[in-house]
Amino acid sequence: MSGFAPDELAAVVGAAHVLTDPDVTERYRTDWTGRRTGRADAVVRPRTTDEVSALLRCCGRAGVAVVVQGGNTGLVGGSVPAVEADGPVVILSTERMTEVGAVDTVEMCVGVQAGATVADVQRAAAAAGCHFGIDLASRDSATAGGIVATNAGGVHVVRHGSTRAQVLGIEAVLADGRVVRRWSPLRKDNVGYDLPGLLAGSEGTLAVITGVLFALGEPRGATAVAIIGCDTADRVFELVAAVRRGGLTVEAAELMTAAGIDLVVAAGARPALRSGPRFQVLIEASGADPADELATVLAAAGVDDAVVEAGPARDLWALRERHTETIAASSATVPVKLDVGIPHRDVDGFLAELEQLSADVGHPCRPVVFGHVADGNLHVNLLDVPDGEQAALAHRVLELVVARGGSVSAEHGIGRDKREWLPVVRDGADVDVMRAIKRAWDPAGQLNPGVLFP
Ligand code: 2HG
Ligand code: ZN
Repeated sequence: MSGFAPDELAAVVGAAHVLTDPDVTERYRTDWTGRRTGRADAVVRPRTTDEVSALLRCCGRAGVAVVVQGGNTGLVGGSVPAVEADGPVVILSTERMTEVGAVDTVEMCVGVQAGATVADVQRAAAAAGCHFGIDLASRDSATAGGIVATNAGGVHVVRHGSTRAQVLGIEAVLADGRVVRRWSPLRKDNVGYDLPGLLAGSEGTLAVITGVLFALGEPRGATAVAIIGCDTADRVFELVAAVRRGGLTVEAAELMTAAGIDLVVAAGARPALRSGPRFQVLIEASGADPADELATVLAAAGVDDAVVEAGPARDLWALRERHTETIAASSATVPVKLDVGIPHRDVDGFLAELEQLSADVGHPCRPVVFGHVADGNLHVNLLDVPDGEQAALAHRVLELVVARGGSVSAEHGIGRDKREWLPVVRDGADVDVMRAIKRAWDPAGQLNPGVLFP
């Protein structure tokens, strides 16, 4: 085969699973934001690891680039092809690889295919009396392979760590079709390099993840959720520390601002507080009698503007979880979305600079910031920014982040959007090692070209 040959791909997965009609492939070629629609010759939908292996061998022989796609909920353009791609490209969708294995309640783990959704994994874990440590608003679409490939975080990183920390084993297909499989429930296994850990966060550039063995935890105890009005981020950090000192376990701590709350309330969410403080922080905590304990801790800390409800308190969570979609629907242009990490001591300073920048920039720019504040992870959304101004504005915001020793990507990855930042925030030797790793796994540069590296 030379170049793109749909018949060879169809021989592997069946003709029904090689989609070439541009109208049909559009939803796979377009990212969640709708900002970019890339070019691809086909979307292929394998069912098994063997099929992925055969597909990669075909594509390798023919020089066809492969863009791996899970739930396509990424926000940095990492799971869609480039708009300007000149060579042949296929999107390999894992949407048919949805098997969830039996939960092992002795070893406390579950093996799933890459296309199983986060919600599938959560349900399987809960049905077996276990708990999966990852949760995020896109749980019904985001997939196991996708959250590993991006090392996704979500709302419980403060408690359980990011996705990498939940990965016990992995099955992945190399660009040449060989399969790397580390699939042991052992918590301790110091034999050589941590390849599953390396694939976590590799953004589809090293191998195609086909299966994941996730660690599970004990079921959570009772939870309570508070929404608390605050004027500074420093105060938020004080309160999180107070909740911990009070003997509760912090399961989540999410910052919202008045601007974001106003949007989601206007879109129908039930407001939690009567006043309109600058920040509202959602703290979820577990403990023996968490609602009472949380109320006591907050009162002792001098909080007079808060509601506390027994978990799961879905209405309170809805205020936070409706942010992304409401922002998308409320902005005159596709919002600028920047996922940044800021040291705790710098959060107030950074937010003040961001407000100043948005006011001074000389074109429409409505900032809405929210995020996983206990991780120092802020989602900076800038609404109504004219298309021609977006790149320059994003650059200026990320400069503020870097000046404060922050991260230009706390949990969403680099994708296509932030690749010019890689050599800015990682030094020369570091980038050289990353490039050498890329060459070792994918010598022809066939997997997700244009993602991660400038
Ligand atoms: C979240 O925390 C996601 O809800 C999306 O990471 C963040 O929309 C965003 O900016
Ligand atoms: Zn997030």
